[in-house]
Amino acid sequence: MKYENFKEVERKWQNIWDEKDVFAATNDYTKPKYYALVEFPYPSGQGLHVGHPRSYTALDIVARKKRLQGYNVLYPMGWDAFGLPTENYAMKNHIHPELVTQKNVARFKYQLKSLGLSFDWNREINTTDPDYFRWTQWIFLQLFKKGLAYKKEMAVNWCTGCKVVLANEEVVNGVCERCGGEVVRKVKSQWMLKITEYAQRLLDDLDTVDYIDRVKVSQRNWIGRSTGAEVEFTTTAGDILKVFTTRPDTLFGATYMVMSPEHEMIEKWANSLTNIDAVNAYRQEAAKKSDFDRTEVAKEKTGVKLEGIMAINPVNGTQIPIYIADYVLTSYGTGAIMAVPAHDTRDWEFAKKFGLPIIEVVKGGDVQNEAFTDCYTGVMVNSGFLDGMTVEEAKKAIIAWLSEHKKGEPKVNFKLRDWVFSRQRYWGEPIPIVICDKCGFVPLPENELPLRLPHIDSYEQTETGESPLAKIDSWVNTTCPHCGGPAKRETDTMPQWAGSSWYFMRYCDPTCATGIAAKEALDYWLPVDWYNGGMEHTTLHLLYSRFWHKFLYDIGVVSSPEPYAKRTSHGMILGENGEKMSKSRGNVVNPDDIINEYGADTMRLYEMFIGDFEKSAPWNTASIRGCRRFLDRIWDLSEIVIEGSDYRAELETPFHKTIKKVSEDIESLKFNTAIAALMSLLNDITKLGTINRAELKTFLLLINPFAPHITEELWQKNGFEGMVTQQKWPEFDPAKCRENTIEIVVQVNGKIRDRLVIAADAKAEEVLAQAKITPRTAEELAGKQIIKELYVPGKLVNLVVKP
Ligand code: ANZ
Ligand code: ZN
Repeated sequence: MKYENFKEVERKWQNIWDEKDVFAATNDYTKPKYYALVEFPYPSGQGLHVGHPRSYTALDIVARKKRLQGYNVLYPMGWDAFGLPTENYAMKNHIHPELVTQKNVARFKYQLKSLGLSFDWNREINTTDPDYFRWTQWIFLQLFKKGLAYKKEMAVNWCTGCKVVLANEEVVNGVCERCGGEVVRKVKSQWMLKITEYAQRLLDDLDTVDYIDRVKVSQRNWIGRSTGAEVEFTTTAGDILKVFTTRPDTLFGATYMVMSPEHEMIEKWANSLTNIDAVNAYRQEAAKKSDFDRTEVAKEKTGVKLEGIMAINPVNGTQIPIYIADYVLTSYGTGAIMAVPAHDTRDWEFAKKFGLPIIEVVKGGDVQNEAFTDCYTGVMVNSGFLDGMTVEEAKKAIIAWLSEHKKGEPKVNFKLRDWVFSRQRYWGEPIPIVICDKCGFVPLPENELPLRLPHIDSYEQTETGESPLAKIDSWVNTTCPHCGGPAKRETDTMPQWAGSSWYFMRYCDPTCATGIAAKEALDYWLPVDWYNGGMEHTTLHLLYSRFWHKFLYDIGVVSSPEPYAKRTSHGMILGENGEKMSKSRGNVVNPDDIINEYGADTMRLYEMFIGDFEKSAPWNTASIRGCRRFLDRIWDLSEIVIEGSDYRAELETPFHKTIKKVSEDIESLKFNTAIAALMSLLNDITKLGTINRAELKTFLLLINPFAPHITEELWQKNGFEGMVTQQKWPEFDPAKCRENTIEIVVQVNGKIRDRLVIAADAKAEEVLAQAKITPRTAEELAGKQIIKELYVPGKLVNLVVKP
């Protein structure tokens, strides 16, 4: 009978799992635990994408296997539901974002359930739930109290489309990540979180966690630690201009200086500069560009010389000109550089354009024609007391000299910037701060949390880009918790990254009303044992949540310094044409359609079989049918079941080998090869024509994490006790994983005549004796004399004969 009733079967088991609550994590903290985590989705209006189940199914397999291995498994799901798309939709359709969220969540939840994912739905969380964001606000207050949240006037990325301030990471290729609109610079007062204070620890502790390499590399680059020196140049105006350089060894080659157009010293020098109008015009132009545009290497260099002031090179007293140019950023180092055109590409291009001298200080290149940057093996020249040294020696020597002459010191810099934590939007957590004329920024008392969002009619920002909350006088006007005088609420809300920075803690104890979660719950469950998510979250979410976790560790809320013991990442699922799935390309596959046509088990198997888990893979409908046929063949096993309580001899090795392979492959993300091994085991079984009950049991257990519905049904259909979900994962005997038979090639006079299948431990004499009587060899040997017999163990027999 064909597996035609798959829909019924799948619905049946989903209902049973739900009713019996079989995937609930228990609060028995004496049991060994396993916390498997996937990134919770943003419940968008589009519903589930076929990319989501790739991650969810993978860790569902892990979670199901760990349960069978006896662990108390936490595999939770929730909703990261604040954010712009919902707010924009609400605005357009005049529906409250809360209702939009509810509707989207319902759809997502239905879709996830239809995939048979073994989430513990008792622990479902939603970042927009006041009982949840109460604690997001609480964490903010702790950061504020420790001086890690502060407000600062700063040039921010202003999206002309969304009319919001964007974090650097939300500006992609110079345009808004969301709407593609132009991004310009604008000065605004913003809440900031001091993630930079944790930069070194965020870097160091990467050595203590098991993350895949590309995640570690990309976090390291994002944190961007540079070592070098800060060097002081005196100017003819009498002030000191400080620079950060990673190459203090090249100081003798500094032929000019460059300041960022925003550098504060320029205002101060206004009266001494003879070309202040040109300088100001340039500064205005630069303000319109994003950091991305400014630092693009390929871009034509621009700049203006500051006429009337020169800088003095501390090491040789040479006077050199000062420029402002937008390739120097205000937010890195000191916002000013010493330019060494001979050994830095951007400086070289600038020097060529402005006719500035290029002095070689490390031998080996042709610096008039090209900057010689890859010069770490070279020797110093034109550099006074540094001449003849290697670059490394020169670095040490010059830093010692600078320190001794009080002209500089060793310095470490990080690329990582503080986290812009303000959004001028409605659909986010209100920042729980009261602004009082007398007392300044006053934290809301903790017993007033959650600070809820008022219901409003219009989600438009104000003309000046303030949050829509600023228009609600009844909400804004309040009293100061400190002095009791009239005061106003902060109207900025938190960025979307806030709620996801600690959600994995809330799952440990999702209804806790006295803290983010009970301490025992946090101590038991954390760190997360395995966290899988997209590569695109490596530098933002992953870093932000590590930062919050470390902060909460510092104030004694959690007991582990790192939140995630292991982090992996899945590749994207592309359209059938190999391009990214998108509405505009018309190549979007809807998971509902696949589940409807082939079933959830097929969908799950297919997404795990699609290729190397870490690489992107194009959708392929033919291959789905292959997975579906595999399930049909499994279904047919019911018809060939015989009695038996041990693996039969022919299947003993295949079973032990497959148990080993599937167990190990799941741990190392090789879901595709695990499935291939199961397919090959099925071939061995069907070749034999029967499967006994012991074999069937193991086979169903092995497939269960991948295809949970069909395996439960067959388990029941064959009269096995309980549910698969409640069994024990099969074990293997390493000794029985070896092949017990081998195939030997039989040659006569070097020509292959036959093949011999024989016990792996057969002795040479026996192999030779058996080889001679294989049918085609025997034929060949007839009437001839064997003069030499050769056996290459495990491989071949060669018989040399003469007529
Ligand atoms: C002199 C020099 C000579 C430099 C040389 C490089 C090569 P990383 O590794 O990224 O930290 N720099 C410093 N502050 C800057 C700013 N605000 N905007 C743009 N560039 C800045 O790079 C540090 C190097 O980048 C510094 O070392 C400085 O140029 C430049 F052969 O100083 B260097
Ligand atoms: Zn006050």
